[in-house]
Amino acid sequence: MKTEVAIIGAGPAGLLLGHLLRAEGIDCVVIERQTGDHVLSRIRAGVLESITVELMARLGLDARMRAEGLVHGGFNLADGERLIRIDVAELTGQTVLVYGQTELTRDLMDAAGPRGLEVVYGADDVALHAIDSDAPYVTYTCKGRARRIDAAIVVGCDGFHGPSRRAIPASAGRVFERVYPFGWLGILADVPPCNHELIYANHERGFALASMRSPTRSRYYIDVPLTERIEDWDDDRIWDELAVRLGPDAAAHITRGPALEKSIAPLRSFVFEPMRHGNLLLCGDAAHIVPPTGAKGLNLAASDIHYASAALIGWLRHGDRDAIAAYSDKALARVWKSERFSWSLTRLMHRFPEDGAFERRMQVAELDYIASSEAAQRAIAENYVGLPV
Ligand code: FAS
Ligand code: PHB
Repeated sequence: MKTEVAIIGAGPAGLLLGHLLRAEGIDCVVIERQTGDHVLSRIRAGVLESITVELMARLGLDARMRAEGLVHGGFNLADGERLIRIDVAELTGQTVLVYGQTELTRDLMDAAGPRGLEVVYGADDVALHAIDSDAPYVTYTCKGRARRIDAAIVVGCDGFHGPSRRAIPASAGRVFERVYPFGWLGILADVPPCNHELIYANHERGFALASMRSPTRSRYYIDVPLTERIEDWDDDRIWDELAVRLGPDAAAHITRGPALEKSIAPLRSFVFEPMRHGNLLLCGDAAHIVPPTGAKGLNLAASDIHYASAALIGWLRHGDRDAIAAYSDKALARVWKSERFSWSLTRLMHRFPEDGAFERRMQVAELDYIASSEAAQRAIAENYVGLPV
């Protein structure tokens, strides 16, 4: 089989790219290891920056998110004694949209068939070949049959554990990484949120986040040591810990209910440079990971796709090969700013095992400064709504 662009991974990055290319009449195929149901079963991001919403709008796929998503003009930082509201709407003129990654992925999946976007699910043993040549190709097996797709270029949207980044020779790339000494235990439940906006809490017992998916569905997180197992956390234990860490005002409004899903995710900051090697581009988690504290992961994938789709259209439709050459530097410039914000908010809102009294005082002083400075709040707000692309 021949195509113009072979996309590996049918998560939000891969599907968004596939749709954007199809909309320009560019031939592409998305190759996914899992089933569509499995992709949708993963509970991930919840807060969308304007770039993510704008790409869906460009595709005409934003109707449901605008109908069901929640426009948020602010969020809160709590540290036991106080609640500091960051009024992003007032400080930046922008808002964020609370709409689950699962639903965004579902919107993209549902539109694939009607729009002629070919997605191969259940592809095993996906491997990339000749990415340094002008004739790269991808092999895989599906339903027991070996398949091959020849392409002009391959785009790795296969997440942190996919094969694309690993197809680049170690000598050709550089890894920057920080692994955090805790993970996030998340719970999803059909109960109303405890607050109409998100609350990020730094309590002496640890971090907590009160988020949501709708007025009737909540998403909460607490940080736990990496040694913890989800089997040791029954629902009541999670609700009890959330009530303590979020503080008495929020706790008074927590509605408990059975977990629809609960899991522990490790946290890391990770960047692989460059995000292009020959005729392979890397997008999204295939190239970088941020701790979810800043709600950047999905949105960074979207900005990568914004740059990658423009470069691919420029090359494949207008012969501008320079756009492909410029992709990595352009994407990395925004990636690193989001990495910094996510790392800094993680540093501010979590208790690190190695921290002493001085580090705790630094956290208190920074929260005091944020509480008293519009300039400090604006700096946080412009990162939270998303820096310009
Ligand atoms: P994805 O990982 O979503 O998609 C990659 C796709 O490639 C998957 O469907 C996978 O099955 C497929 N794939 C992998 N290997 C393959 C192979 N060998 N062959 C073919 N296909 C293959 N971000 C936030 O903003 N907020 C959050 O709260 C948040 N929580 C997260 C929790 C967890 C547990 C994880 C892992 C991530 C979380 N993220 C969060 C980040 C997450 O939302 C990602 O940024 C987002 O999924 C990135 O999208 P993709 O780059 O498409 O990668
Ligand atoms: C979520 O709702 O899943 C969510 C929201 C904000 C974050 C992380 C996760 O920073």
